[in-house]
Amino acid sequence: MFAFIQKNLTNMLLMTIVVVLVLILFKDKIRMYFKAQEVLQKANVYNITDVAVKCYNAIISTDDDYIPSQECSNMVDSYNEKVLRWNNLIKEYRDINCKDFTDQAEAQDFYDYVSGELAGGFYAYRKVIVGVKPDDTEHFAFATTNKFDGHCRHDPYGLDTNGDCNACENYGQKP
Ligand SMILES: [Ca+2]
Repeated sequence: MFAFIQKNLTNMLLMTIVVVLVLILFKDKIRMYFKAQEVLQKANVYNITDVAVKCYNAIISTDDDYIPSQECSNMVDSYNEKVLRWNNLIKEYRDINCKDFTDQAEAQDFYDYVSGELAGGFYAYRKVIVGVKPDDTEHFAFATTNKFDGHCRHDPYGLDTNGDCNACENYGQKP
């Protein structure tokens, strides 16, 4: 009886050691895994400035059945391939840096994509979207300005190290 308990305790101890070792060895991978889950949950194609401009009416609509304009759908579709690639990149569970993108523009779109900030917040963005409603129509017209109000987007991978809301602006200058 005593031997049986002793054997079980030894097994439990061994198991605990194995679990602790695994946790220590894969600590960074595990941390990146949970970070990636959070990023993927918040990532949204409508966070990308060009998409937000074309899809403004769909984003602000409170009607769940609102059908986005053809222009909006086309803009979203134009990002399908990139979004797929970016999601796979996130699922590599590692840090992502400027070199992972083909150019600065793509890095900026990715930075916007994972920012986790939807429509309500985009007035505060690097590119301030200005809504103009002409008197005689129900449609909004939009222009973007580069006015900066000091509020940058959430930056989970640190692509904007100097905090000026431009991701990887030194792209191509680094070796
Ligand atoms: Ca920057």
